[in-house]
Amino acid sequence: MTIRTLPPLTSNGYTLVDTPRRLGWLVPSDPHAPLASLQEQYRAQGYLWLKGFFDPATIVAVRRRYFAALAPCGLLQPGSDPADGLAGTAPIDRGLHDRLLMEFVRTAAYEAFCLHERLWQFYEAFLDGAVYLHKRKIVRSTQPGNTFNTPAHYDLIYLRGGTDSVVTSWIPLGDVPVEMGGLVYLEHSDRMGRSLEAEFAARNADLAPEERINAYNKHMGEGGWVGKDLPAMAERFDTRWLVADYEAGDMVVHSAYMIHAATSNLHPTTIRLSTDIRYQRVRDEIDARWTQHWSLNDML
Ligand SMILES: O=C(O)CCC(=O)C(=O)O
Repeated sequence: MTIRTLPPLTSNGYTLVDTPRRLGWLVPSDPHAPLASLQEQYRAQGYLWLKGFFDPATIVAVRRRYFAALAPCGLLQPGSDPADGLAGTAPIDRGLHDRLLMEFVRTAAYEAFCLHERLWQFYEAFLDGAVYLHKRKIVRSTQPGNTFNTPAHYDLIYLRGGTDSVVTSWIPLGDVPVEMGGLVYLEHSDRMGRSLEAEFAARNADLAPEERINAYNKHMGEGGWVGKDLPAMAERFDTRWLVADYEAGDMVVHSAYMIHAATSNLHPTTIRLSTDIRYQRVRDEIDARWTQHWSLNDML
């Protein structure tokens, strides 16, 4: 992996501190490594960045399909190849965008990708049992120069109604070099997430079950467990944000406790595209709120 000079990385207006104590690189893993070593690495790191997990052609096909489907809302440069994901300059029809996005995540072709044999078979071995794919599956596109980025969080905040052994696959749908604002992970935060969650459970013992599993419940903001100030979070936990040059074919799997966020897309022309989906053992408890397709107003 090349260690190179990076431009200032921002997230929701905050600039990541580029010092060796605060910024580092994600550790890549070989998807063909022995299962036990991948499981051990996952336990230790809270994530696996599986290089070349998919054939890049499979990813490019999904990318092309997505951008072709969304093109009518003005997302792309007119006349460009959808697979290039070149952002248009005219205003996007947001209403149409949202409708087409909601349609896309319900298409058989996208669902078939999420149920790719390679993927479910990996999870079946990795989780040591038959697996379930959550129906709520998300596709995110980020325009160059966007100002809103996914704030720091860990996924259990949104998934408390089921097992904490749920695993997220974050799949870049195309190359996402650091400058394009892929996911950044807070090093060692799987451990921190576990203790934050234990603290949360203790503080919320008096809440009704529906209120306790609600990501927006009254205690969530107070502890600063979800937040936009990424540099402050790295200070608070005295750790580093880990970045990566993701390539088409890569997949990151992260635990429900691993804190992550996204940075701004600094690319001059190209839209960042990714999907995030979740697998778990079918015999473990399933969060009922995730058994429906993603809706933009589902508040999860
Ligand atoms: O892609 C993003 O910006 C956020 C994805 C995310 O939060 C996740 O995969 O859990």
